[in-house]
Amino acid sequence: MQVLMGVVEKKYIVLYAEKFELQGEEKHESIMIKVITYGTFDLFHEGHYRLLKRAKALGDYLIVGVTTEAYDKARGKLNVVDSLMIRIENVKKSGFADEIIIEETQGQKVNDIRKFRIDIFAIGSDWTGEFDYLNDYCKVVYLERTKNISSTMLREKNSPIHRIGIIGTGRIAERFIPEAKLVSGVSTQGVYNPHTESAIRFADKWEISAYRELEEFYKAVDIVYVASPHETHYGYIKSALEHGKHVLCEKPMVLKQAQAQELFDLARERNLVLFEGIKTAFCPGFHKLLGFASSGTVGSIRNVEACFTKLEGKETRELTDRVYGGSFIELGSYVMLPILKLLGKDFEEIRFDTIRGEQGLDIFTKVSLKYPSGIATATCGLGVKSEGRLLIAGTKGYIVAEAPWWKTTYFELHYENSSQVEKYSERFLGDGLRYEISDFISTINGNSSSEFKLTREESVTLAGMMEAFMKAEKREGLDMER
Ligand code: C2G
Repeated sequence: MQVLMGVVEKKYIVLYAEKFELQGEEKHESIMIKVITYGTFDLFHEGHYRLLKRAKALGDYLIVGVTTEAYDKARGKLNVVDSLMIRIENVKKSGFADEIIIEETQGQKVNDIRKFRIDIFAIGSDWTGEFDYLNDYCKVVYLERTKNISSTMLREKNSPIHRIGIIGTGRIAERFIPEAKLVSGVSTQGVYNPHTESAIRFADKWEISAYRELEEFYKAVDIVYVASPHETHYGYIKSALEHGKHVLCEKPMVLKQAQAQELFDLARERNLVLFEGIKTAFCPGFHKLLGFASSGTVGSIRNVEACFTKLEGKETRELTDRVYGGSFIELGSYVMLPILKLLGKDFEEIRFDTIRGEQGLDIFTKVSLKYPSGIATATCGLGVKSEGRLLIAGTKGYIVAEAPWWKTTYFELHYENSSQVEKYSERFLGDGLRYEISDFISTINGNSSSEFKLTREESVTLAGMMEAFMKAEKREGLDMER
C-alpha cells in the first residue's frame, strides 16, 4: 500500500471542483472543506500527531472523534490506559483539531458525516479498505501510517509504548499484526527474516520496516515476537533476551525441557519477561471455565479429555516436516493445557499412541496420562477428524465445551440430575491473539496478575512433553542454534 501526498492533493482539488461544480482545478477560497478523523489517541505519540497534522492539511476545518472507553471495549480494543479526558486533552494540545467530538457507537461515523456535512474522512492506512463504505457519503482518504516510532521520543516522554519486532513472516505473524493493533501501548515496528525478500514483502504489506540484520532489528525494537519455525525458537529467544528484549514466543516455545528452563532462568536473571504464546491460556472464556473447574463446582476433578483436530493438506509443512511436523508438535500445546492446568504437572505415567500418515509422521496422536487421583487423555489430529471436545469430569458433575473450545465462547456444567444444566458464554474477539499480547504487555508494565494463566513451570513441562514425544518417535532434532 502506498499513499502519496500528491494523490491526496489532487483529490482535494477535485473535491472543490465537485462540491461546487467548478471545472478543472480552480480553487474557491471562500468555501470550507471539512475533514473528520477518529481514533483512541491513547498514550499520544508521533503516529497520532503526524496523522492529525496531515488530516488537517487536507482541508480547512478538522473534526476529531475520540473514542469512549465503552466504545473501545465494544470494538475489542484492549489495554487503553489514558482516560477519555486525557485523550481529548492530548488531541487538543496537538493544535490541529478545530472541534473535538466523542465517538460512542458503531455506526456513528455515517451520522457524523451527514450531520457535520463532512467532505473528507481521513484515517491511517492501517485501516485501508475498512472504511471504503463511507465513500457513499464523502471522500475517504487513507493516510500513510507512521512506520517507526522513534526511541528518542519515547525516552523523552518515558512512554509505556512498546515497539514490537516480529521474527518470522508465516501465517501466524500475519494474524498477529491486526491483533496487536487492538492492544493499546504497542506499536508494530518491524520484521526480521533471514530470507530478506520475505521480510521485505511482509513489511510492505503491513507498512512496517524490514531489517536485514538481526543487530539492526534489535536496536529498533523493545520487545520481540518469535513466530519463526519451531526449531529456530531457542536460538532467537536466547539472542533476544541477551539483547535485553522481552520475548513472546509462539507455541511450542521449545522442544526440550532443559532449554525451556535455561531460557526462563536467563529471562529472570535479566529481569525480562518471557511468555509462551498459547492463546487459549489467555482467552477470557477458557479462563472462566478453569475458574469453575478449579473451584469445586463439579467436585474433585478426576478425568480430563481434550481433543483438537484440524485437517491439513498433504503438502503442508505440518505434514511434511519429518522432524518438526505432525499432530502432537502442532497441536499438543492446546490439548495438554487444560490437563496441566487442572491435574498439574506431576503425572505418574505418560503414553503416546500414534497413527502415522504417508510421510511417516503422526497424523493422529493420543496421549494418556495417569495421576495419583485422576486420569487424562489428550487427542490431536491433522489427518483424522474427531469431535474436538473438552470434557472435565468431577465427583459432582462435569463441564463440557465443544469445538472450538480452544477459543472458548461457550461451556456447560452438568450434574447427576440431567435437567440441571448451567450454561455460560464469554466473548472471544477476532483471532484471540490480542489477549496474550495484552497480558504480555501488562506483565512488562509490572502487573504480574496474569502470570498464573500460563506459568513458567507449565511451559517447562510442555517442553518436556514435546521432548518425550520426539524421543518416543525417534526423531533427531538438530536444535539449530544461531
Ligand atoms: N496511526 C498512525 N500511525 C501509527 C499509529 C496510529 O498513522 N503508528 C493513526 C491510526 O491509523 C488512526 C489514528 O492514528 O488513524 C489513531 O490511532 P488509534 O488511536 O490507534 O485509534 P484507532 O484504533 O486506529 O481508531 O473509530 C476509531 C477509528 O476507527 C480507529
